[in-house]
Amino acid sequence: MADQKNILYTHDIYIRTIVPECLINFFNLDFEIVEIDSAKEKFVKDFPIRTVPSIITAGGRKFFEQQAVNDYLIGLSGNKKEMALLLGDGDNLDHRTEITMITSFSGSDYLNVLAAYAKPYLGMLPYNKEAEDIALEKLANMHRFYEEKLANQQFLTGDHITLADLVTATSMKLGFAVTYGKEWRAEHKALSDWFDRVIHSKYLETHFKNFKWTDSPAALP
Ligand SMILES: N[C@@H](CCC(=O)N[C@@H](CS)C(=O)NCC(=O)O)C(=O)O
Repeated sequence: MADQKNILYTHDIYIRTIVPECLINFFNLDFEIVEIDSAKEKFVKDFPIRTVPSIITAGGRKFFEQQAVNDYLIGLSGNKKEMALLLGDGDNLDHRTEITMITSFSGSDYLNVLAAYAKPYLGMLPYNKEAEDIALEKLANMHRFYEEKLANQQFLTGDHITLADLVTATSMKLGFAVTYGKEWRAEHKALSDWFDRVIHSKYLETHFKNFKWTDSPAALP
């Protein structure tokens, strides 16, 4: 049976729900934002795979996976100018593909490695030195990739913000909130300045207006 309202399932501890929530706010889309803890039974019934973000439309269509959800919400806005800015212009295949590539990479591989590194500092995973060293090496490589992109341009795929910037910056939130202290930021100035620009952009400001950077890496609990 069709639902009455468009629903975005979310949870405030999670990262992948930040961009969808911000897009709903930015485009003023008619969605109810539902915390999964307050609607456990319905959420599990609607999405037996149990991951967020996930949406169910008023007409009963169900979509999950951050990439698909973001794409859908931007498309639903009907705002052609913003669609071209955020997702890339259909006539520029290279640019559009680069946006998709970075969006997918940052919302999966990068975030998974960063979460594995940061979670022991939040008491969410047991600490393991060997696993940390592997994660740090992978992260250093990944940060180099982003820094090369930012060497000659303001944002990851050019001189305006795209979905690639929004997803990458939100994925990095865990780092800047927990482990990337002042020293790290001085060594990664371009990346830190870019993060600051993106989180305080018109797209993400609703979520990040009170964002607190960590001064120094969190200690293990
Ligand atoms: N590939 C999915 C991953 C979704 C995912 O793992 N979401 C996390 C929150 S950021 C989640 O729902 N975790 C709960 C769980 O896996 O049970 C995507 O990109 O959306």
